[in-house]
Amino acid sequence: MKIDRAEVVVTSPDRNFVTLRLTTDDGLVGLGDATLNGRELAVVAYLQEHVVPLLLGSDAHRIEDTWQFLYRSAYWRRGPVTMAAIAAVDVALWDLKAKAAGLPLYQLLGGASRDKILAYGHASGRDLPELFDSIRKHQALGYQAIRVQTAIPGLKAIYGVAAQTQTSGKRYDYEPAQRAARPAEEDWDTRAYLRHLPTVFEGVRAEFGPELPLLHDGHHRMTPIQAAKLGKSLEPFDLFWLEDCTPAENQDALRLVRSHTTTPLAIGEVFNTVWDYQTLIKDQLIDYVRSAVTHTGGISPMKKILDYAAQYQIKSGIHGPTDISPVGMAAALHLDLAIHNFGIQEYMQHGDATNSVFEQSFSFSDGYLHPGNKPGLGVDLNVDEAGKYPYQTAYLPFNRLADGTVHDW
Ligand code: KDG
Ligand code: MG
Repeated sequence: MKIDRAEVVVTSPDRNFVTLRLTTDDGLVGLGDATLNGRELAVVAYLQEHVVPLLLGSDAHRIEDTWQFLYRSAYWRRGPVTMAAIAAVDVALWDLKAKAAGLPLYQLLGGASRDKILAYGHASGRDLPELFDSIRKHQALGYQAIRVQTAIPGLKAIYGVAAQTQTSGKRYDYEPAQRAARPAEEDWDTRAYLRHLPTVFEGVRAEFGPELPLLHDGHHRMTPIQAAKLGKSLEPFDLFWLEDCTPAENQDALRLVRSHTTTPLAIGEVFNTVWDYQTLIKDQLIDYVRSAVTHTGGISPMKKILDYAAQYQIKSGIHGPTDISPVGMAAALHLDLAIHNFGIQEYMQHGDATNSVFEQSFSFSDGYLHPGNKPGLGVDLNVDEAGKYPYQTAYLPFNRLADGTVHDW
């Protein structure tokens, strides 16, 4: 099974997606997601200029060898652009191997360890009544675990609140990347956030009771001691997890947070290798691994990270926002079904235009996902549909404090 053709497909149905499409000499097609939100074209160039020429004619069955070759022969290792490019190759090769075997991909990863995959959705509101409506709507869609994000009094717009108005005048929805020539500027005030958030969770627990699993994303904005304070103040509301409470580069920051609170911690959506987790996992400073298959070098290294995490009773919480394409999402679902230490899967739903480009076979019912049983990943790329949506420049926003200082977004 030799790689005969390697194409990089860029399409922008509801947002930009980058997909690697490998075709073998016997006509099988494998797909890999290489979407890096706001930096898409850097990965396109990396793939087209430096990876595609190396793949042509190589043995598509040699997944691990190809991964090690691309990682080590680059000499300069890691980084989101490199690892998204390698991820796309890795996932496309797993798709091909599973198609060649005539099996859904999870069967090659050890088979199913569970029947279905618990998902969480994103509820949000500018105030409590709007948030409660959003939680009820998510429950009506079947979600049994819910992430809660709210506006903060005094701040114009913050990550994760659908009904806020963006600088463009459109609804924010769950999609933070905006189609514009420059990133939108948002504002931030950590003290206002730390004061407000416990009142939100108090209201949600009073309305929805103690059972509903609730999650929250701090989106990297706190110092370690601020994050410790938040974790402690949220303890009475029994969160499933507090995500990205501090910027992720400093692994030791989590030691300080951990020493002050029993609120479970999830981190890692911006990580790209196991080295970003080394201290966090070995010293048991987190409870959930948040990486995306797409941004962490693919299925092969994600399986290794999750197996390493399992030794310390740390579970998976794979990143699944809309900037992970249906191909990246399917890769996550096959892994979720197969690993023993599954925790939860993030599931934002893609729009109709995206679903017309990527024809999918995974299902969502009663709050649970399943990747389906078609051979491979179970996703087909409709190239004609993809061609209808050319790339559009889009950026994630960034934050400034009241005095003008750039802050973590
Ligand atoms: O591209 C950035 C988004 O993927 C990110 O902001 C989403 O934090 C996120 C989440 O938890 O889904
Ligand atoms: Mg997040």
